[in-house]
This record gives sequence, structure tokens and C-alpha cells, in this order.
Amino acid sequence: MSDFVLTDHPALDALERDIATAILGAQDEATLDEVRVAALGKKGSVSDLLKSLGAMSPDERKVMGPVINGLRDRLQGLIAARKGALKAAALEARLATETVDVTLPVREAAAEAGRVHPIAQVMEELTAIFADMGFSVAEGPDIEDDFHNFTALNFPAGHPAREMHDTFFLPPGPDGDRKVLRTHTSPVQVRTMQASRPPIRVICPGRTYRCDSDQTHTPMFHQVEGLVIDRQAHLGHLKWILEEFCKSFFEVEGVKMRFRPSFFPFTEPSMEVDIQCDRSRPGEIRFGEGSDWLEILGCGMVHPNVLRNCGIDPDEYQGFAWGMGIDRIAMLKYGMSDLRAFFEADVRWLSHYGFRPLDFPTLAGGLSA
Ligand code: 2NL
Repeated sequence: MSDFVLTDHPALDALERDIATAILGAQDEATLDEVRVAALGKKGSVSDLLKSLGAMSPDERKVMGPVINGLRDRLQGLIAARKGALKAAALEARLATETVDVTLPVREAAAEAGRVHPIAQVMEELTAIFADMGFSVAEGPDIEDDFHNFTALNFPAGHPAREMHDTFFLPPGPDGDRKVLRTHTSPVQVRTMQASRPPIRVICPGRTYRCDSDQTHTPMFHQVEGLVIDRQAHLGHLKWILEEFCKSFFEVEGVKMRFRPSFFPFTEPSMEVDIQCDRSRPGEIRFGEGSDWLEILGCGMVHPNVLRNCGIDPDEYQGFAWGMGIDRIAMLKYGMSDLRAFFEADVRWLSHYGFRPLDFPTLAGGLSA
């Protein structure tokens, strides 16, 4: 700026050049404001010049007025331009550093993010798998009467399940009847048979209660039972349904199953079902491979007495049913060792074993995908 000649007044040109240099050299708005105050503030160098006009003679003022005002106007314009440039640069810098990567996963704090309990997850999985095979879900009361929990299901009068030490009974009502906390989900199927006509295809997942507590038993636990009633429903259908279920649930291509004779009051014949597994790796069970067996459920053809008790003619209809523990198959699939932890409501356990709320089970992508 050596050829900085704006007026016929070298001293004013020098002043203007110095201020202009300071304006253009300001690297932030605060510095620029300091320069502005030093020049145009109340006691600024340019303000002093403007004040000096008042002491001049009219002739002198006629000449110097436009000179000094011009100087002030140019500096004001320069300040405004510099301010705009600094603002734009600051915005550019922020935009460059504060970029938001919208593709990053949502950050979650362990305690804040809710988790789906493994039992709820497994219930969803069961529902999805059996819905695909045409089953609907039926529900019923946790507090049952003796007829729906025992009598309709062909339990004889002196059966041990009807005793205090195995079952939770409520105090008798005015009619002397003792209600029970249902010991299985079968009463839901009894109610379904009473309320509808065959063909019937339902699963009944829910809470059940027995007077029992150790590492593998809790007083409240979960079961899912299935029921099919039709004119010609038979054990071949049952085997196919259970095999499809096991493959889907444990996410394997194939699984060998073993049907052993057993006994339940409400089915005849009755069977217990084992599935193929491999237990050679410590602390791990794999299904669909290996040469070990693991019992996972009980099943059978619905006893004719049960059909009759529920208003279905056993000469016209027949069917099969099965039942299994949800807690147990959840432990097998997701590798928990102590059943009691399921019901201790410890959020650390839940954040370890629980499921993200939007991880819905699908049949296509693998349930744990
Ligand atoms: C088991 C065995 C089973 C059933 C449940 C059932 C229900 C009705 C009629 C006939 Cl209404 N049977 N359910 C049948 C066989 C076995 O459960 O080990 N559950 C954990």
C-alpha cells in the first residue's frame, strides 16, 4: 500500500492506510471490533478528526469536511465488508468441523436403552413360527378353577398335582371351591375347545405356577402349549410341525428327533421328545449336529375323555397337543445357566442377555440376525 494516495493530505492517507491495514488484517470479529472502536469509537482517531471540523473556519471546513467524511465512509464500508467475510469464514469453519454423520449408529447408554426380556423375545419368535403354520394365539386367566385346570384334563381325584405341596391354591370361596394358579397353560386350550368348533389350531403361551424353587425351577414360569383338533389330525402332522418348529427356532437346516413313550393324564398315547445335539464343546450346546439327545417337550394325542369334557365328540374329531417350557428353550437358545436370574429384574443381566426393542424376529433372516 505504498501508493496509497486518496487525498491531497499525506497524513490522512497514512492514517487511513494504517486503519485499513488493521481492518484487513483482523482475523476475527473481536479484533475487528477493537480496530473499529479505535478509529470510529467515541475517542477514536477518525472521530477526533470529525470533531476537529467544528473548530475550523467555514472555508476550511468546506474543503476538509468531504475529505474527512469520505475517509470515514470508506473505512466504515471496509469494516462492514471485513465483518461479512469473517462471519462467512467462521460459518465455513463450523460447518467443516461440526459435520453430522447421519450413517453412524444411534448412541445408547446401557441403563437408558430398554431391552426386550428374553422370554418376551422367545414368545414373539414362537408366535411368528407357529403363525406361519396357521396357528393363532389364545390366552386365558392365570387364576383358574379346578374344572379347567384339572378335571377337564382327565386328572384323577387323588392326583399329586391336586395337592397343596405341588400347586398354589387360593382360599376357598363361599361355595367351598378353591381356585388355583394354573399349573399349565392347558386350561386355555380347554376354554378354546369349549368356545369354538373344530378345526382348531392354537398355541397358548403364558405364565404358569407351581410350588417349586431351585436352580432350574421358579414358582412362576412360562409354558407354550399347542393344540390341533380336526377330523383326521394325526401324529404324522404333529411330528412335521414339531420338526419345522425346532429347525426354525434353533436356526438349523435339519434336526433329528426322538419320540419316547411317556404318560400324561390328558393324552393317549403320550410321548416325550428329544432333539439331536452336540455337547462336546464345554459350556455350549449345538442343535442339529452331534450324537447327544436333549428332552425339549411332551406331546400326544388328546385323550378322548378330554375331548368329551370340552364338548367335542371323540367319534367325530381327534387331535394332538404338546407342551414345553419357554424359559427352558430360551436358556437353551441364548445360553443362560440360572433360571432364577430371569425373574430378578437386574438391568445388568437384561442388558447382557436382553434384546434391542426393534430387533423383531423374522423367519427369513434368522431369528438372531
Ligand atoms: C410338558 C408336556 C404337554 C399337553 C401338554 C394338552 C392340552 C390339552 C389336551 C391334551 Cl387341552 N394335552 N397339553 C399335552 C402333552 C404334553 O406338556 O412336558 N410340558 C412342559
